[in-house]
Amino acid sequence: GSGEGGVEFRDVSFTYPGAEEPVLRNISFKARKGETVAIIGSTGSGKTSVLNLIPRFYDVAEGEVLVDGIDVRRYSQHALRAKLGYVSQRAVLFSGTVSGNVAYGGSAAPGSDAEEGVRRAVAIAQGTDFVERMEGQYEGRIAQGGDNVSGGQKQRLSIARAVYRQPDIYLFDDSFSALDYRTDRELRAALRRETGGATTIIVAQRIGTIKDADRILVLEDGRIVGSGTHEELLQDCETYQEIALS
Ligand code: M5T
Ligand code: MG
Repeated sequence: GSGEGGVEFRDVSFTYPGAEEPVLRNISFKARKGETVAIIGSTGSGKTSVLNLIPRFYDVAEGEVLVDGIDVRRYSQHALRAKLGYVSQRAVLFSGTVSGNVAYGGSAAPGSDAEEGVRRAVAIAQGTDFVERMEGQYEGRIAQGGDNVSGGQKQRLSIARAVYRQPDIYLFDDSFSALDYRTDRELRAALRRETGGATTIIVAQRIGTIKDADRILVLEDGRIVGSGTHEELLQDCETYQEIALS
């Protein structure tokens, strides 16, 4: 099995409801507890689709997706989602306070433990500076859709929302794309430091974000065409070389 905090795909093929062609074909990989596995590949290669199968936004018909060594279909929705910190490709904020957005529906009244948790999560997500510059700070208002914060600030708040829940497994779908390199690096270092043994699956477009992952999967047209460390893939995966050189 893949143990606590692990994710495993066993020969997964997947076709969206109503589609004719499979979007993923024969995907197998393991992310063991505490590992970071990155997924890279061109637009439309199936990266988001891989992540979508873990919280069961869709069910596979072929193969198996396992969390902690157990088929995801055997969990209740609640039990499965409690393990996962999913950050979607489009950061979604709702109208409310910063705290309310990070604690996602839970209340985080000033002075409460929950507010401490919000501050910690925002700090790990490298958001302290901009939140503390906002009027009202943690009680400051976020407009509908997060229209009053920048793209990178939105990403950091949606990452903070995942951190707040202290999941065993993080799923980041291109969650660092609007961050400058330094913030990207510092955020990932803080996550590693502060979230100890969490397993991380990180989809990204740029090499800098994934270079230090334990393993990188290269997707092309829904298939894994390369798997290894940055150095290994530079040696023997043509698709990876193309991405790295672009
Ligand atoms: C792979 C199709 C999409 C594309 C292929 C998420 C989603 C995707 N697709 C659907 O039909 N329904 C869906 O809900 O699947 O798409 P992806 O997995 O989104 O690719 P990606 O994440 O590698 O691309 P990008 O642009 O985010 O880098 O044919 O139409
Ligand atoms: Mg995507």
